[in-house]
Amino acid sequence: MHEFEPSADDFFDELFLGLSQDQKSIPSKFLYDKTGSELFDQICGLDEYYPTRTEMLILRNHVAEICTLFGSDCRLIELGSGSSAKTRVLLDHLHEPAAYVPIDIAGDHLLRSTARLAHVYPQLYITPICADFTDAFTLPQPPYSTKRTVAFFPGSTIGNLKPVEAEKFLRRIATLCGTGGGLLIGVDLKKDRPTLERAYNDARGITAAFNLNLLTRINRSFNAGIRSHQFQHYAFYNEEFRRIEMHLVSLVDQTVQLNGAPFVFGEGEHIITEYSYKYTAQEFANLAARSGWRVKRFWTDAANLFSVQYLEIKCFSKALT
Ligand code: AVJ
Repeated sequence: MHEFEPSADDFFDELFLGLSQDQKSIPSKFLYDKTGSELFDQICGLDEYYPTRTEMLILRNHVAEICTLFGSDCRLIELGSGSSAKTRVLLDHLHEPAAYVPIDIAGDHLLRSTARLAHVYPQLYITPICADFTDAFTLPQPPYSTKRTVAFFPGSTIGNLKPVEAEKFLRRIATLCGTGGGLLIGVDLKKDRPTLERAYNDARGITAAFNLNLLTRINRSFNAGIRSHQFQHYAFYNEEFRRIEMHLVSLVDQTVQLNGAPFVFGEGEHIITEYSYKYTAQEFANLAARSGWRVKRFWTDAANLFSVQYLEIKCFSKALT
């Protein structure tokens, strides 16, 4: 298990690269340091942020059917386990699960939540893995009783990936789960602009604080001395690309030093900090099909805000190529 902070070298390399482009950007995974994760937890409870509570509602409403699809003796892999509230809905109803494999980049967080789960489910065989699930990683040997491996990827985290990256990622999950495998995934749906934009521009400014915390983190890691109040949170729905974009906008002409390397920001210049893609049912079904999966079930809420979908591997040989 390693600590939450990635090595400063990795962070620096990715930051340097992102800020050296004509269109500056910073990978969204760096939003989630300790403060960022706490702010994200607060976002999940906001009135404006519909995804978390809607996904929970859908899971609760359909958990019996979901667990029947998983079958008995299934091994459940959770990608980015974070808070285990959604997992517990599943674990409470699964038919004799063979194993639970939570995977998260935040090692200390992972150990703590695993310890809590072990206490609540003393019979459950739990093997946590500390890894960045967007990198390659290997799974431990499954218990002999395992009949099927199912991955759980909630929260519409898939929306962080550009469609080509999402396709590669889904292919890797297919390879990981193997023959007969399944994927239970939360996917945020395309909807009217005001609802979408409100969810990323909450009245209390928690999302703004979450975005601006990236600068605080950069200051802490590289003694950069960035004045956060000289940047502003900006989030909008980009209709052409079907994604929410989160930006930091420089309010003045300024130069930021990162380990001695100067980065110049013009007044009004934008840094892209996160994408959050939104899908229609059809668009996501097409993405799944391109990635070796078939959507077997699609569940949504009464207002069609969010979806939970169960995918099965279409043809294993195709999923491998
Ligand atoms: C965790 C990536 C699903 O895109 O809605 C929430 C992150 N960013 N508010 C999302 C997020 C700003 C969230 N995901």
